[in-house]
Amino acid sequence: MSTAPSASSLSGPASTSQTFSAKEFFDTQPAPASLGAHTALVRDFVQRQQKEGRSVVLVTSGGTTVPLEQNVVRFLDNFSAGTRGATSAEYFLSQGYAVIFMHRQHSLAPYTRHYSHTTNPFLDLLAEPQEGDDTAPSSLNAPDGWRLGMGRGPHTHSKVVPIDDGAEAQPQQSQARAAGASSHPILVKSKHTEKLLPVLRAYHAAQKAQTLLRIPFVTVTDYLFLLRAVSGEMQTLGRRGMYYLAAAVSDFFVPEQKTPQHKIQSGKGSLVIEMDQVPKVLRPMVQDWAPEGYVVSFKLETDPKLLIPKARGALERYGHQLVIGNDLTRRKEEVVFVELEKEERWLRLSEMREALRGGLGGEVEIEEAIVKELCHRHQQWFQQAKLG
Ligand code: PAZ
Repeated sequence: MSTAPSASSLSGPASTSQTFSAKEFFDTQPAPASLGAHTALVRDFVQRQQKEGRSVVLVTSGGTTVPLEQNVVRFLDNFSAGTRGATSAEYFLSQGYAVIFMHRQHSLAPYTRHYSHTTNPFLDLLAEPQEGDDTAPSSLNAPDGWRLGMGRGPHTHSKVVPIDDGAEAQPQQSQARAAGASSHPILVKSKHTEKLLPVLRAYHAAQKAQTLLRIPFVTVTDYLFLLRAVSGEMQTLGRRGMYYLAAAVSDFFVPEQKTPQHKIQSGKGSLVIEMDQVPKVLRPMVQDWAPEGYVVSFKLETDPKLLIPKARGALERYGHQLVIGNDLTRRKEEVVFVELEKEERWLRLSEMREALRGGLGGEVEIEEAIVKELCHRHQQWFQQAKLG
């Protein structure tokens, strides 16, 4: 399909920018190779949750890239690490929702976010036993065939010991398995176990219940194809489906037809990049892909004056249920819920601390307030439809 233009498409004078409708976009841009496989996973997941009577929320999370070459060496990206999405997904799961977590590859994910390699490297939690340690596990049980035991030797640590099918394995066998070929078990330093255990338990509980499905994307094109496909599969949920669109999606992209095949060469002076507008897909989403769903979009601004007018504008244009507005620098402290024909409602951490329980990591997070409020609104909306 690609005409594989030269690098000059990106460095010549701006001239041929185009505004794509959603249809033109999907007709002309390449679908990701994994689309079929991911759609099938979503289909199975939705069917299972439906049988079990669960509501399902699609959480989109993290930033999208815009490749500048087809053999991608360079791309444009944005700031989002996926904190909002990963954190919210945990709270949705704790509220009994099943979660389709559509996330930027390698961005933060529910549960593992507590041990991100930059802020809390996992290897820093671990220790090797010292000579003379008694590492027999105590009675602290972790779910799913794993036992978390406190070390009782002179060196304070805990150890993670796998057990078979609910039956307790002999400590020696378990140690060998935990350490692979080595006879040394791997130990969790005891100062970390208090924080690790609730995270591990919640992670295992979601795995056991099969209530969390992770679907990755990288480019804005991947994201849009996936969003359409996942929403299509969720249609059968009707009003039990919620769409929580927290990903930071690029507003601009370089169509494949204008993207050079090979690495852009330097030596010809400055590089001018002309980008086309990404189609606004909230309209087809609300009208065609998820006509019965509860659709929540996010609006990010850096100029506080624009936040509420832009959120209202989006609601008027697309007709979905709710926009959550946030300012870039204050997004972890406050957000605003904007609905048509209603006053805005600000959620501020400073005013809500006492009312919140705190998350698995022990911190109070604004996502707890957002998700509680949303689940309440979604359930009310669901009940109203049943009555009406
Ligand atoms: O990923 P993160 O926690 O750093 O940021 C979250 C966010 C600001 C991307 C999200 O809350 C949001 O506003 N998403 C929509 C962005 C937009 O207007 O496209």
